[in-house]
Amino acid sequence: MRILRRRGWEIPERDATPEHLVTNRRALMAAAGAGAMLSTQAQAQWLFRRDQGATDPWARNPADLPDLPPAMRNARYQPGRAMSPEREPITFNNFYEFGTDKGIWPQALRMPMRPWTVRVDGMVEQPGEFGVDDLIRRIGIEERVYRLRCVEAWAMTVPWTGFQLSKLLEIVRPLGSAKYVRFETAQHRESMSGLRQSWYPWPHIEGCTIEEAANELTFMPVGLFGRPLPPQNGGPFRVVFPWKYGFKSGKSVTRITLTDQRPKSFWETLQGNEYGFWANVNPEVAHPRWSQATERLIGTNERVPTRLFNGYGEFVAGLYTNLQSERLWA
Ligand SMILES: Nc1nc2c(c(=O)[nH]1)N[C@H]1C(S)=C(S)[C@@H](COP(=O)(O)O)O[C@H]1N2
Ligand SMILES: [Mo]
Repeated sequence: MRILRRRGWEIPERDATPEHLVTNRRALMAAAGAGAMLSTQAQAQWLFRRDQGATDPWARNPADLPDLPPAMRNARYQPGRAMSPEREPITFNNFYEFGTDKGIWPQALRMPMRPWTVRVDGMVEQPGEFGVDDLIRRIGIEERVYRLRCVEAWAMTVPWTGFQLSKLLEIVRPLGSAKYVRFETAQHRESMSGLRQSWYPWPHIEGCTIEEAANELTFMPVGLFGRPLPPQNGGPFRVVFPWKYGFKSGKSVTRITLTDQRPKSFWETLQGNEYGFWANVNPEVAHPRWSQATERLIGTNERVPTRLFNGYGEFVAGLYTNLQSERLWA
């Protein structure tokens, strides 16, 4: 099938970033180059890049990457809705290091997944560099079915395999002075053509408070649908905050730093008025350019109401009771 690739500057006028929201040159460049996240209309018009000969979105690099050890599903986390059809989450992705459209999986598959280490440093008693296979063996893995809600108002429900971030924190033992956790993600120049777009503030940084990091929901996936996490979804190792907009869930993490400074994230640097530090899901707080009241389930295109904290309030609402002066919903 022949498809035309629609470029960022072809998105309709009404979806372009209004001038008054553009706060700096970077944001202006990014908006012009489709760096701004897309409204629903623009997503619907977005056509997949042709797949450049790759045919299997599960293909592994290296090809002999081992299977994960078996993992039990944790029944404590009930998604309350159907799993997304498997092909959709692994072929419809946001991963700007590989490009700004949703069809980056063939490029992502060129990123080598071994060896892969994560450095854990900063305000901890036991800093270290950990191999991802060693962490899997040492901590053990489980499966959790979580909802993920992108700020662009699409959503999915998928089984991640991995471990709670708190288990890794127990190994390195944060100092009392640590208040925040900063996540830095991979920069593999040979496969990540997006890194050449110099107006983006690479590397991709994300952050949360130490209380959020220690929350039972904060999960470090190494697998998806029972298989090793493919690079387009942040393989081999990522973070997931299921109650926050998806951009907080940094992919392909290489470094985790405990600090007393609030990290300034990639999206916050780019356009802080639209994408802030907290970014908790709230149906009643609209994005400056679109409503967040409903979401589209990828795979079925069903439209359903958005839920406060993406439906995870019972686990996380207590984290925010003393933070009412913060911009919690953007
Ligand atoms: N390093 C990195 N992590 C990232 C992104 C990115 O561009 N780069 N995109 C984010 C966004 S906007 C979303 S919605 C989720 C998407 O994850 P998924 O492709 O597994 O659905 O990843 C997040 N993590
Ligand atoms: Mo997103």
